[in-house]
Amino acid sequence: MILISLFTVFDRSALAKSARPNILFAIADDQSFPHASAYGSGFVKTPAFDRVAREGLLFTQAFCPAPGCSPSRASILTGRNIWQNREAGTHASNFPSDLKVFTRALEEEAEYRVGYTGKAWGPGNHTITGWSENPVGKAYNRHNMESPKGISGRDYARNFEEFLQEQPSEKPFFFWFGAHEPHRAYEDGAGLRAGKSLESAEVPAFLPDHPTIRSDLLDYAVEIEWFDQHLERMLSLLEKKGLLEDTLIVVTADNGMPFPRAKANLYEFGIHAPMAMRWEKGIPGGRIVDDLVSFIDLAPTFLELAGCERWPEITGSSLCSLIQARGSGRLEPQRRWVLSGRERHTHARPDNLGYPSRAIRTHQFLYIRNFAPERWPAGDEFHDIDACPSLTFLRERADTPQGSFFLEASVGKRPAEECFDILKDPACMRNLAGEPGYATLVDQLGDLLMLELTKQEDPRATGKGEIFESYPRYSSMRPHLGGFAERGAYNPAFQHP
Ligand SMILES: [Ca+2]
Repeated sequence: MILISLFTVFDRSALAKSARPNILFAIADDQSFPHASAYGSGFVKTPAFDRVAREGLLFTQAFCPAPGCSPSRASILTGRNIWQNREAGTHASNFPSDLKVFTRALEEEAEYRVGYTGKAWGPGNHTITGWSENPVGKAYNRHNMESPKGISGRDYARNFEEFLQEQPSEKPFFFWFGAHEPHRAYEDGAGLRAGKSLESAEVPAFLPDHPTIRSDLLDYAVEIEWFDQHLERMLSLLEKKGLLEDTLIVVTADNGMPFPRAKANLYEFGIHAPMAMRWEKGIPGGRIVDDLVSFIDLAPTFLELAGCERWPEITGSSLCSLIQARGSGRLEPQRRWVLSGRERHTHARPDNLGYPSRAIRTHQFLYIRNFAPERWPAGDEFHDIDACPSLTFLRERADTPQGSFFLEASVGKRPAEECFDILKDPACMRNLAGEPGYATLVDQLGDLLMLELTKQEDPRATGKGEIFESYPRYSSMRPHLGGFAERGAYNPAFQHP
């Protein structure tokens, strides 16, 4: 046993120094955990993701530090939670110049060449704090093509090819493939036109089962497949250039699906992400890992693989021992929970207020603490839900028992504490907080969450939470707020169908 563990330690440190892999980081924009065929989804076909998972590792429990684009992406870059990233912890603000990012360290300390195509960190303003380029690195966005949205989109794979053409053979690279898909807006009916059937769509239990919702889900599937097709082209390109076995490929998404009660919510479909990794030379393949991991674990992983020192401000734990181990299932017992959080998403409330919440997710339970339960969780005009046929459908049926039930679930005010049994209720529809028999569990999870937030100096846990409301917003502001719900146009009376 001693010999084996000594060998493991030696093996790992030797690997970090000698075999720095290239890294291709592919990140979709708004894709929930189950929506890849490797997870058993039937209406989304993702052969490239499945290949990465089959020849490498499939993660079943990977979580976003936030259910929105910019805060989640900032946490990936810094290895810190959103409450540790100041302005970058909220959506569409700025990126403080003193926040250290792994991409810069790879470039400056490990001679990596760094670039991206598509969407990097954002939306937000990085130049106002002195960044000369996006905190991810240099943009490769020259080539465009028609996308499923029916407008000119990025030819991500061709941009990657251009990046590789300039790659010196003696240097490793890090390339960020940030697809703009499956972010809205979608081309209405694209899924049906692509030959998908309404029957195949899998409707989560937080949405009504109706052809309009099913068609919206099919359009979302087409966009995920677009992302996957570009990934497939990139894999072929690496193979053709003889780079595939030396490249760590990570495929994931920044936050969950853009549907009511999903994206911009701390529920399962907002924060649970797909993730797969493949690296022929460094990762024993054909494995499924059930450990709870967070995106804040990625920065320390990349730094370790590149042979860089991690800095003390990093909160995440490197995944190197996990990905270089053998076997499937739960491999590291210390990974007992992950945290997530949200602040302001869009400009959805008067005075530019957010909806401050934090969550802790264990293998079985998701506990959420809402710090301002008097506010509307989707905003008082529901703008924290991206405009879409599914939201329109719910609004138009607000006065029917079924419509009222699902609209209430998405936009109605929420209690300060929520707790869900994910094994029984992955759609997070039955709040156990306040139910008999769960008081001890809810208290324990709440205490653990607040203890960890306090340790991490989250202003929401130390009585200084108002700071989040003061961070500037550099994206669209709405002139007419204050709002649809308050005017009585929406009756939040809860009616079970
Ligand atoms: Ca996103």
